Amino acid sequence: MLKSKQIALIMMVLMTWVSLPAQNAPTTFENPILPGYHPDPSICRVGDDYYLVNSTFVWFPGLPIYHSKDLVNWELIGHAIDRPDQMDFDGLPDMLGLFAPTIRYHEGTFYIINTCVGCGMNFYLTAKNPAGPWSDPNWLPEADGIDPSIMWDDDGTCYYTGVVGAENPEWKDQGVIYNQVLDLQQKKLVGERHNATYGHANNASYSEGPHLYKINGKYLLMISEGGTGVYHALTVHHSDSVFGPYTTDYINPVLSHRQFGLDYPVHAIGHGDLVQTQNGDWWCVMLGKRRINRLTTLARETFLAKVEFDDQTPVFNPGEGKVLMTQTRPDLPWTPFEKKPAKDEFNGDKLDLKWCTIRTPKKPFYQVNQGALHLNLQQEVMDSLVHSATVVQRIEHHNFEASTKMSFKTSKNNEQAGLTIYRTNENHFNLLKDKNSLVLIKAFKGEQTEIARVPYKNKDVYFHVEGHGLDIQFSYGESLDALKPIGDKQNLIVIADLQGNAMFNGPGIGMYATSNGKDSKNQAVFDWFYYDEK
Ligand code: 6LW
Repeated sequence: MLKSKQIALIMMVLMTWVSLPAQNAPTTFENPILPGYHPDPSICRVGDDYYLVNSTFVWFPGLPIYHSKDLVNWELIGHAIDRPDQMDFDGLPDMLGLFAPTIRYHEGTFYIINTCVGCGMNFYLTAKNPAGPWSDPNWLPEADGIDPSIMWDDDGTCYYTGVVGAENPEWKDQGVIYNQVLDLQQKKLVGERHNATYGHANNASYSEGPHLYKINGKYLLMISEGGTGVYHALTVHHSDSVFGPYTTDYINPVLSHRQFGLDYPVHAIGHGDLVQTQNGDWWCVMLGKRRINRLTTLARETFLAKVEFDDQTPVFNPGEGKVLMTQTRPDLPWTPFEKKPAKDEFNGDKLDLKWCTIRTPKKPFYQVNQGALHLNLQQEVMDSLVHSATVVQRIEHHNFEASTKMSFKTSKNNEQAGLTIYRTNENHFNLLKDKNSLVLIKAFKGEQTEIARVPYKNKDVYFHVEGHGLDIQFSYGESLDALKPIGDKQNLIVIADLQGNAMFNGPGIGMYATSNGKDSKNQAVFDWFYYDEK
């Protein structure tokens, strides 16, 4: 029988062991909380779990679901669009497809409401488990515009908030935020549409990204205005009744970086969603862009800021009034998730959740087995608007390194496979192996340039890239210890925002294979793919 001293000792050891993570927990966190291509974040809390979703345009699977316990450490747990029959992105330019979503939880069910621009417009999905499976789309043909959001009032009524172009615009890009009842039984908007606001500024362009909250019995409407660029801002509007009238808050904009000038390192802050923690604190997730020489190569990322309410007014990072790159972290249990290895060995029989393709695959185009990814050569090419055999993950760092080992042999001039850095069908780099050589190709604003070509006969090849700020160097070799550069250092303006048709989405890095319009039974076999910060 254990003596009391022994029990006390065991309890002490246990207490220490349990509190170890807390002891090593940092007191601050770094922004962005989701680096790289993570635009238009929306968040909800269920108990002490947080769930966040981002827009993904024509990437498939789409609408990634992230989970957290502390608002700082996030794990990817699934996608709300992960069945080809849910959504068809073929024919759509890279900047269309799935626009800003909203995620909410109500009486045991998760809801995501979203817009597929160019592919059916507004719809909502439901799920019991946020990791999936999510339902097929419930389309809302009567819902005009984009950026839908939903909230339930105390009486259980569900309200839809959206944005549409102003009927008789008085100024350029004038939008109107509206509220309407969403009848989830009938799965449609019912009753009258009630306009709420055109925005705070008397020339507010692109009023969008609205979310309606009921806080202390009053209605708070938070929107973005100014557009998702240098003029982006968050503004709030108040009403005692859900259908208004809404009054703009005197302190608007409640958050913006537009007053800091074009050389401020973080800009375009906006498109936010508020969440109250289980401890009663308020935080906001929003998008922003980090810049190098006024260029954004990592697209719109997800940032986090503290909010304190002064009566009904949300004050962002009181005393600072801007997004901070480092700040005291939320008062929540520090819960880091196991970091996935930087080297994906393609074990098992399916790809990790981080891997996506561009546009909806109409047939299986790869297999994962024997510790490798077997990528089928498809006729389709990536500079088209249909699905091609492309597999990419998000580039999440300004300084990064990636490499892969590929086995590929062909006797046909039309067959190619290799490493890709993809932003759009017109903006990408490809380092490919063909019949007798390796070739580095740059596509920029739709113009294809062969940067360099070297003879190469071996079946196996190692590809390597290193990115530092706006610079990137491609290399190849028969082993990682014998890498040679191919072509000179290139400029990552090719994947930057607002270059040609690069807008809204973001850059990915990965693998690509094509038979350039001809049938093929050939495959490129990737043993592993390594990507990490450098
Ligand atoms: C998003 C809207 C926006 O739905 O861009 O610029 C759209 N603002 O809020 C795509 O991100």
